[in-house]
Amino acid sequence: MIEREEELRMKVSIIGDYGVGVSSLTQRYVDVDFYNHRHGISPDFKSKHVSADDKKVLAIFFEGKFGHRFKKVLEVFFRRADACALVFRLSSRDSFDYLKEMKKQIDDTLANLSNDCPLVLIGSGSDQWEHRAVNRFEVEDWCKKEGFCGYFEASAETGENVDEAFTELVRLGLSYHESKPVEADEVVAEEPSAKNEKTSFKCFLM
Ligand SMILES: Nc1nc2c(ncn2[C@@H]2O[C@H](COP(=O)(O)OP(=O)(O)OP(=O)(O)O)[C@@H](O)[C@H]2O)c(=O)[nH]1
Ligand SMILES: [Mg+2]
Repeated sequence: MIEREEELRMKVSIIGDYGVGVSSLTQRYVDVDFYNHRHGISPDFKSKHVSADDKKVLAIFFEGKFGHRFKKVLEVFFRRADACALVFRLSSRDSFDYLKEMKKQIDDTLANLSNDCPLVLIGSGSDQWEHRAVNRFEVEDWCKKEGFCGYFEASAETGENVDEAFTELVRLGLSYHESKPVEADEVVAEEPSAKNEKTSFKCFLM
């Protein structure tokens, strides 16, 4: 019998406006370990087995939107997230401006959830350099002011910087995960009677 080494599960949320490249980036990173779930308005998720800091990790990536229709469910993506990437499209000034507009709401949501997880910013579509609409220095300045842990310009089309961005995201998420007190796991038990019936996977969504 093959015994699987204990694997740590991490929730990593990848969030952006419509069509900015969230699914393409995530799929490019997870590739062979890819599986996808779609059901109503529940978030898409994909997972990948990775090693980070010599630990085995199952990173579960939740794809979220901060479009107006989904404002009320924004917290689903942030609740108990270990790390989060916010995505905009380098060729779309509007997608960057909208992300800036949403940052306050994101910060408030995280604060309400007492979640201080690391945030990384990703500018997608770096292969379309001829359509670039957002200046790199402007983004980097804003990132520093807003307390992001990193900024990556990546392309799901060519793969440029995708591994780098996601590896850093997982590494940061792992540090955060390990810094959380164990009791934090209990905070999600909104329905005590159902607690024992939930799989730990479902708990990530609660
Ligand atoms: N050239 C180029 N096209 C990209 C890149 N990333 C995504 N696209 C294209 O942009 C479109 C939207 O990409 P998605 O990954 O579906 O974006 P999304 O944010 O998941 O979109 P929704 O979930 O539908 O809101 C698709 O046609 C992709 O092929 C990229 O890095 N470079
Ligand atoms: Mg998508």
